[in-house]
Amino acid sequence: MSYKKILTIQDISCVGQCSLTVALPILSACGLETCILPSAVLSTHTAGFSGFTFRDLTDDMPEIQAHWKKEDIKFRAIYTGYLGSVKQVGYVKDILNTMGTDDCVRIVDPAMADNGKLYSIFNEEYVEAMRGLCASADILIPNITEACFLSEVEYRETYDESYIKMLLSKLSKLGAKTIVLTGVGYAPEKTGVVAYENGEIRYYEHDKISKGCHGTGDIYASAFTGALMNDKDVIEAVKIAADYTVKCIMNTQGDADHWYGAKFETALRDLMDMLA
Ligand code: PXL
Repeated sequence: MSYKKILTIQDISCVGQCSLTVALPILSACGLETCILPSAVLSTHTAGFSGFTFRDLTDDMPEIQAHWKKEDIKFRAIYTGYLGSVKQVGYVKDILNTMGTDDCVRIVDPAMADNGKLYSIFNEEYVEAMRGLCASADILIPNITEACFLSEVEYRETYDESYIKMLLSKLSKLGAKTIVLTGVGYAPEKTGVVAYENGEIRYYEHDKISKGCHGTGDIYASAFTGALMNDKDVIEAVKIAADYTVKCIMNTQGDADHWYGAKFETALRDLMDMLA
């Protein structure tokens, strides 16, 4: 594999095992030179902690981008996650459109919602901005809740294949050529990932571990990006990221004190073995 320089744009939650504190170690373990653009700095993530601090870094972005342009820095992949503001989504769209190499892969995780609800700091204006970002993505990695908000489809707890097909068809109209839809289960004890490429749908099903963990969307998207940049095709990357995420959840099972994230660090060796 050639040495690849990539960029990931998401927040730093100082405590909580999500976003950049997950993406950076996972992508580095995948052998990628990982540059970062923090969207905001929070004392913790927003799901379960109260009274967290939030420093929005929106206004730093154009200056950072201008400096990179002056230095002629370009990225082989750009992967975006949790962003800090509506205005920032506009800046990130420009970065996606202008800071990539000719063969750049643009991966957007519209990290904004789960379990049928938007995360606490987001609203419909943010969802609309995120629809615009999807148009600049080659690959979109939403969970079902995010897919529903983006495509204005009613969220359902239970569904069948025709519902998922309809959801993907509506979502694809936003512009991304490939969609990786996570958390799709057709039976109570199963979950999995649907890969939609050029109208073709493939499904990777695996066991559902009864109690999921916070932050697994970020673990999944980071491992997917790492595998794809290691020359795996989309469906191989879908499977590797799913197997790794399941290992991280299993590592965390039974530790009630670890409610805020998944223990991904001790499974990094497994991810590296899967890529070998
Ligand atoms: O894992 C998604 C995420 C990332 N960053 C912050 C969050 C969340 C989910 O709640 O709060 C700050």
